[in-house]
Amino acid sequence: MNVAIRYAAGSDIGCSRENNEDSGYAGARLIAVADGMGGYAGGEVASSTVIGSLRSLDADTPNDDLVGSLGRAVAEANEKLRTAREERPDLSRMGTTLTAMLWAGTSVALAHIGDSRGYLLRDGELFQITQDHTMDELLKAEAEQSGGVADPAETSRLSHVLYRVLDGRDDREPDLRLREARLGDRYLLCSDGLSGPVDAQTIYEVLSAEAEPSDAVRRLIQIARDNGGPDNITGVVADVVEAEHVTERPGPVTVGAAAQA
Ligand SMILES: [Mn+2]
Repeated sequence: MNVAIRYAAGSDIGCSRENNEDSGYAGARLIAVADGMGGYAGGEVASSTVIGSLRSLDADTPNDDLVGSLGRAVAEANEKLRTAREERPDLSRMGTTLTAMLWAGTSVALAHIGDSRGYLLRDGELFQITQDHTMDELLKAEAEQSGGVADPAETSRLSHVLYRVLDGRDDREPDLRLREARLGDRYLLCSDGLSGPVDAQTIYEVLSAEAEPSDAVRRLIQIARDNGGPDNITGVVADVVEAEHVTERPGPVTVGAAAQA
């Protein structure tokens, strides 16, 4: 069976930031979210550089090595950040998260670095398919391995501290995995400005209730704003459908800082 994805993307500055440092992309083969950081213009440059660099994958002919293709594209994007940083000392602190999925039929490669998130709604259940690269998750994993429990005060203090992002330095390896998608799956990629103010139960309810990806994205962004919207908010929703059911083929969508670049 031929499958395709039906997608929508949205990005919003939120209620308290002066600029939008998130970038997002959705196309027939690639969906991605990047949350930039790093002072004066740095976040916008970082997230839009990475999304701009990855975008070419969307037009590539699928090959047998999806994970390799995506992994190499992420490494190339990281090299572009290195060049940008070397040329612009004022951008020395810039970096970005990246959560991206590259599709070929039901096979899909997932690359993830930082604390943006991937979720999967399948058979009426919501799964988080990425792990945050935050210090508190690291502490919890370490404690679990040694049979103990991490200090809650310490984990809450470190909950937003990232230990891995793309910033043009060496060894910025993303988590890379091959996944098998199923007809009926719905995927959400989002920045922490969405997954922070909108709890998992609400994400589950909205993804279950809204038929159209664009309505799901719009509602999730609105709820994040209604809950304070302290950060930039970006979401991409992709549904796995039978290819012959895709009657309209909208072009690729770029949102956030990368749409301004
Ligand atoms: Mn953020």
